[in-house]
Amino acid sequence: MNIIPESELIINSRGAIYHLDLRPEELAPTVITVGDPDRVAAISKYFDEIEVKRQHREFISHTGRLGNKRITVVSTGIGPDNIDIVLNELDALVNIDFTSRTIKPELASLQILRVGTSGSLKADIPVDACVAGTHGLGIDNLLNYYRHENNDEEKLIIKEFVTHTQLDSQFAQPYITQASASLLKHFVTGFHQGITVTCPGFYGPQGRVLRLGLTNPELINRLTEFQYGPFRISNFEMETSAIYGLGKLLGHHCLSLNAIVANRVTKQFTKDGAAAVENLIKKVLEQLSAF
Ligand code: R1P
Ligand code: URA
Repeated sequence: MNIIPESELIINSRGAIYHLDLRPEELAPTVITVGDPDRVAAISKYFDEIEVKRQHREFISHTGRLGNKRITVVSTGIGPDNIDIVLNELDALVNIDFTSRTIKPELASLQILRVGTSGSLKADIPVDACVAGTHGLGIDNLLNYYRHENNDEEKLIIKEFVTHTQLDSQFAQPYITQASASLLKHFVTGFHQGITVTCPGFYGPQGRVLRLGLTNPELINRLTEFQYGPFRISNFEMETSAIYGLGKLLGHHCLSLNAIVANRVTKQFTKDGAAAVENLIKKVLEQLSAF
């Protein structure tokens, strides 16, 4: 039996996993991830009961009950590097026995929903709208550190994407993963759908110019225009590809739902980001309590 050493699976004196500071029994089977730590309480305020509140660094977790559903909300902070920590630790909490430090013989599958903010890449997806990501397409490189394989359709989308955007190996090896179909089907009404691109930064990697010149100034246009059969890019942000990619490799069901706060085609920014996020939170919780 492969025993995972103390330096790899780090468990603190509370018996909790290192970064999230959660014990296995403190995690629910449905997990909502948010970037902004303040968004955790903005979601758990709707719970009928909160049983656990933990905080370590930018990772705040509230576990509670909404109707019959036990849910954990956890903040990830910004970026795919944080998702590497959060997804691995969430998985360890359900699929590794902390006493024997071995992988459990029967693996569990979490439902993981990201509730985030995002930039629209389509004129017809306005600020304050909600988007469900059919795929997470990463130009952030995280998944390339893990052995992974794409199916034929995904390989073709990536080939077309690299040719069209000229985002070649100078930048990244783009990768793509589909959303969980069993979750996506619950988030159709009131949601735009499309590929969500995940970038390793908010400024240059999303084509924003303040004082520095860009190596790929056409990036926004190329993402906006990308079309391969029915596949088009709707929006971009900084976590989805890593959640979808790692989530799928680990056997979890993942879906990314985002409120649009910026439209990069019409150059608008939302007048009330808090209201846009609150609207998304209400829609997600309403849907979640229905299945
Ligand atoms: C950038 O402002 C942050 O906002 C988006 C991006 O993915 C990035 O994390 O998501 P959150 O609002 O969930 O943090
Ligand atoms: N989050 C991002 O990453 N980009 C945006 O444009 C808006 C929110």
